Amino acid sequence: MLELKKGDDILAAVGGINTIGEARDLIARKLDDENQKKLTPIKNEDALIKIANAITMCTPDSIFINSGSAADVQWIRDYSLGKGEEKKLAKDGHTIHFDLPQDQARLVNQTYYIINEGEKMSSLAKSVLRAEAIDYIKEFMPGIMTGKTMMIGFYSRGPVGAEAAIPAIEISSSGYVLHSAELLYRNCYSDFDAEAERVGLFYSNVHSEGNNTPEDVPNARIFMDRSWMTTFSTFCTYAGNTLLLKKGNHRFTVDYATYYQVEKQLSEHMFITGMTGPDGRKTFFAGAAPSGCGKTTTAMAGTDFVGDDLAQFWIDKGGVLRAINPEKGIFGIVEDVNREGDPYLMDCLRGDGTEVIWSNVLITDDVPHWIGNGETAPDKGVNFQGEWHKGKTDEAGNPIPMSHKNSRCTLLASEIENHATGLAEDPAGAPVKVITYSGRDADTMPPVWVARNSDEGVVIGASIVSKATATEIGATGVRRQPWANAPFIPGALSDYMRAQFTFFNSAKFSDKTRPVMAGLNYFLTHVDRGGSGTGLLGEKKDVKVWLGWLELFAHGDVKGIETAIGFLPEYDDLVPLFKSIDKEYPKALYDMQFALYIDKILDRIELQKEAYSKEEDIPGELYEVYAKQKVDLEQLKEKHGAIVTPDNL
Ligand code: OXD
Ligand code: MN
Repeated sequence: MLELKKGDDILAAVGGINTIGEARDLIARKLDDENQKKLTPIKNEDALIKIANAITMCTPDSIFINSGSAADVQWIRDYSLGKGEEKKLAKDGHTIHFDLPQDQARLVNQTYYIINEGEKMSSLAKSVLRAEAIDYIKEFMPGIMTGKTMMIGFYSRGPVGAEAAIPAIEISSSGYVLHSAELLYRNCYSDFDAEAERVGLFYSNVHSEGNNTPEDVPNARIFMDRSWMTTFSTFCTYAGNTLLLKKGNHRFTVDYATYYQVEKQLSEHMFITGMTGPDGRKTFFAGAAPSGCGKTTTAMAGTDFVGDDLAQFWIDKGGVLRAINPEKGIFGIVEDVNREGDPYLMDCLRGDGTEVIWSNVLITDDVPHWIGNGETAPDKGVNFQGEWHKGKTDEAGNPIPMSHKNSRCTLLASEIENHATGLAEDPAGAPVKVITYSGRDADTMPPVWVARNSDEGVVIGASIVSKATATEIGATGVRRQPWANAPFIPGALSDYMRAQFTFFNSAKFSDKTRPVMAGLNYFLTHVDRGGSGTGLLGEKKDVKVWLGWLELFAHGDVKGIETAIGFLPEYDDLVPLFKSIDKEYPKALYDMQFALYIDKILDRIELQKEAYSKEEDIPGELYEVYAKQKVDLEQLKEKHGAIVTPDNL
């Protein structure tokens, strides 16, 4: 069990302010009249004490309160430009931000949960004891904002008033971070106090890039204090390391759901999107995938896109699963974003009228370029490592790509043509009928399969395996990625898993409302499925087919083939769906995609069983599902051999 407010509140321990009187006094001394006035609507005493402590710790030269007004947001844009954190590009509203070459993705080896003695942690997470974290913060954070302006913003992670929304404070000396926060989160300056009161908690985030030199990056730390729901980030700028409203606070929300909202809420690394089915009916999906594995593309393939990265769930009074996106914008990977796969996003990126912060792409004549955009690439320009020309290599002789693999675009989701802005902003949330789980899996699981019950569905999530991507520095190989949320689960995996079984088996769902749970895999390759060449068996746009089939399945309009791993689609049901995206669908391709490679699946089950057996207290349901699948798969193998085509199922 995670205990909140346990151990020292590090901000107070370092900042030295413990009472509201001291906080008010400090604020009166350090803020100019205008900013003091702007802070007056914030009466929450805990929030004011946090702010005062951040000021005494970081000692900025000046303090800017962001009320979210048009003038304040413009001030932040100008500040970021003036400080050189962003530069204007040719298109109105477009800017470029470069992170240091050493800081192009999440610094996983410098990211820690702050814990107290004896607390159970995820086996996949790094942690640091509170006393050690205090030592680091005492060494590196006092005075970190000297010569800089501290900016303070108030945000809601979710539409204000939604059951699962939680408010948060972002404190940073980076204009880029605050500018990004304005695009990605809902400014709730006017509602902050009421929301903090309603929810009973808020998150705090303190960041400073310091001098922002390559020499500083080894000292960078991303600390998340689970007990005090406060993050600290130093000596880096990459938004995944600094804008901790995103993954830092997502981690706290995972903890909160796991330990304080069992059967009531879940917090997942999932997109939310709607598909229009027969007769115009709308069916909503939420789907998990590890970072850099197609969540944004899947989300945008829907007709009613709500979110591309995070989802928070609850079950409403009618037993319907509801989801909100804690974000209102996209911090999307741009590699391979092109007209064919992402037409609406391309309209924003290449058309007029959308505010976009680009990061770590190539700039030539004030125009951004990136790998896989389907356009003619320039020969030279400036990118994440400085001057770049075609054929440029690094010290080790490796080619330097035109744009970093993890280069990004930050923009409002509402700018995207198929964004369901009304629904995304509705505190009632989107009604979700289908949950999907996926990973980068070259050889084992089919493109889509459906769990026969909630236990099997939870086990699909628990069993995700995926190839590492460029979103994490130093990550390589094929790894387990439970629920695609693994990097963001602070506590024991067994606790998180139990919360999943409890939630999806909840009696609050009826047979009609209990969500369909499915696996998705876009990454099967020819060579691994009996063909030749390392190319993928499918294309980006096939996503519409897999979601389309799930849409029909969820309404009982198609039946699946029942197998040991769940239901698979019938060939005849897929053909018209492929036709609707102007593709032929040869039976031979279907057989390659949906044949069960039994030995591979059995190996996966063994891998998972072995890994989970090292954790304490894993719920028995997991092993029951694996045991049944194993027996059924072995029987199937005896009858039809190691590779079973759908005709034999
Ligand atoms: C992200 C990530 O940026 O998961 O969303 O890395
Ligand atoms: Mn993500």
